[in-house]
Amino acid sequence: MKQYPDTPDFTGINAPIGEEYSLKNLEVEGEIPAEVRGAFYRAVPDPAFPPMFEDDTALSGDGMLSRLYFGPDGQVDFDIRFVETARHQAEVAAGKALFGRYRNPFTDDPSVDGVDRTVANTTPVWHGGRLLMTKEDGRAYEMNPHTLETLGSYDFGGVLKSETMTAHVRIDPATKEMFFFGYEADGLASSKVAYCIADREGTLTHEQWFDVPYCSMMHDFVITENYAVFPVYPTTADLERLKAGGDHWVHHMDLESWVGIMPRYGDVSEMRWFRGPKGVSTYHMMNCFEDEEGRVHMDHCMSNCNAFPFIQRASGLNVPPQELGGGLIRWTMDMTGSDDNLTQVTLGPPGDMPRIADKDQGRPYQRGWYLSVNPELKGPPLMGGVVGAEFNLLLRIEPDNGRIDAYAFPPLSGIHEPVHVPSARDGHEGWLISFVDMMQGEDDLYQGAWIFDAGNVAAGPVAKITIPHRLRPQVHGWWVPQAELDKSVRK
Ligand code: V55
Ligand code: FE
Repeated sequence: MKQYPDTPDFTGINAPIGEEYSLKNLEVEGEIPAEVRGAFYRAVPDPAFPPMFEDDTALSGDGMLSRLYFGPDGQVDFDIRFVETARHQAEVAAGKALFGRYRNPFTDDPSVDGVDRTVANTTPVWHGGRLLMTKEDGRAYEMNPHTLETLGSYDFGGVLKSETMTAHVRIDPATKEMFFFGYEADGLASSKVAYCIADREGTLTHEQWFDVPYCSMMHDFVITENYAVFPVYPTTADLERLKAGGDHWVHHMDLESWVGIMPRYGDVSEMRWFRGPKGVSTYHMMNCFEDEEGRVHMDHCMSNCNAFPFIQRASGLNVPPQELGGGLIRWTMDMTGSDDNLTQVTLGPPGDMPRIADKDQGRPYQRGWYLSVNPELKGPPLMGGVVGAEFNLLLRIEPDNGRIDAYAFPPLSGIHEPVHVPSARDGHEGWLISFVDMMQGEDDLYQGAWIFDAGNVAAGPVAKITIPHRLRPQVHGWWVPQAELDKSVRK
C-alpha cells in the first residue's frame, strides 16, 4: 500500500505520527507532588510505513518508547523514539512494509524470511536495573533507559530458551523476583508455555515448559505468595489457518476457559487445572491472592467475548463494546478441594487497564484502579485506541466491599492506563499519572499527562502537564523512580 488505510486503526487519534522528538521543560498547571520524581515509560505503537494489508490492526504498529521524565527540580521533559527492532530496520532499509498480517509470517515479503518480526510495542518493563520493551509474540528488546536507544534483542544473556516473552510480568514485592511466561514458546500455534523466574538482579534462574489445554492468547497472568496462576481464554491459533494466510486468532464462544495453578517454585507437573465459563475473554488481571482457607482469588477485567474488533471479525462475531458485558470479576479456586470448579462474583463494572500498588502484588489488597466507560456520558466517546473507543472514567475500587470512586471525563475525551507512584507518607495512597486526550473544539485536540491523588481520584487532577505535540494512543506504561534509574546497569 502507498497510503495508510482509511480505517479506525489508522485515522483520527490513531493516525500514524512516526516522528522521534524531544520536548523540554513542559508547561505545568498545578503542583507536581515532590514524590513524583523519575520516569514514566510508555509503549506506543506507530506504524512507520503503510501496512501490506488494508485490514491491518493497530496492534502491529512499530513499537515506540516514550518517556515522561520528572527531573529533580520538578522540570518535566518528554522524549519518544522507535524501538530499532530487526523488523523496523528491514522496513526502513526497504522504505516500505515487508511484514504482513498480525502474527502471520506466511504473509510476509520473502525477503524477510526468518527475520524477527516482533514490534516490541506493548509494555516497557523495568527489572534488575534494565529496561525492556516487550510484546507477547517474541522476545523483548533491551533499551537504554537514559537515551532511549535500542540495545538489541534480549535473551537474558543467552539463557532464555523460549522464543517469546509476555508483555505482562509480575514482580514479587518482597523478593523482587520477576515472574513471567512465554506462550507459543517453540513456535506458531504451539501449546507450549515457558514459565520463568528471574532473580532480583535479572538473572534467569528458572525456566520450565508446560502444555496448555489449547493454544490460547495468554496476554497476562498472576502470582500469589505461593502460586503461579495461568488463565487461558478461548481465543485460539491454528497452524494450518496461518499457512493459508489467515488470521492468527479466532475466538470461540463455545469453548471453555481454564485456570492453571502451580506452586510458584514448584514443578510444572504440579499444575492443577480449574474449568471456567465458555466464551469469556480477559486481557488483564488486576491482582490475585490467597486467603487463610487455602483459596486463590483472581480479580480480572473480563468480558463475555474477545473485545478486539479484528479478532471478532476473524471469528464471525460482532459484539460492540457496550454489549461486551463482564466486569471486574473475581474467580475463586479452592486449592484444598479436589474438583476443578471455580466460583465467580462481580466486584465492579466492565473496564480494563487495571493498576495496583507494586507492594500489593500477589497479596490481599484494599484498593485498585482501572478504566471504564461512563454510562452517563452526555455525548459521544472519543474514537481511537486499539479497541475502538477510548475509556473515559477513572475508577478507584475497594475490592473487599465494592466501594467505587470515579473521575469522569467529558464527551470526546479519553484516558490511558495510569502508572502508580507510591507515597512515603503514612496512610497516603500515592499518585496516579495518566495521559489524556480531549477534543476541545472541532479540530482542537488537547493532550497531556494528569496527576491524581490515588486516594481521591474524584477530586480531579492535582497537576496537568501539557504535551504540545500530537500523541498516538499508548498501550502500557511503567513507573521507574529516580532511585531505581540511578541503579541502572546501562549508563
Ligand atoms: C494486546 C496488545 C498487543 C497485542 C496483543 O492489549 C494484545 C492487548 C499492542 O499489542 O499484540
Ligand atoms: Fe496488555
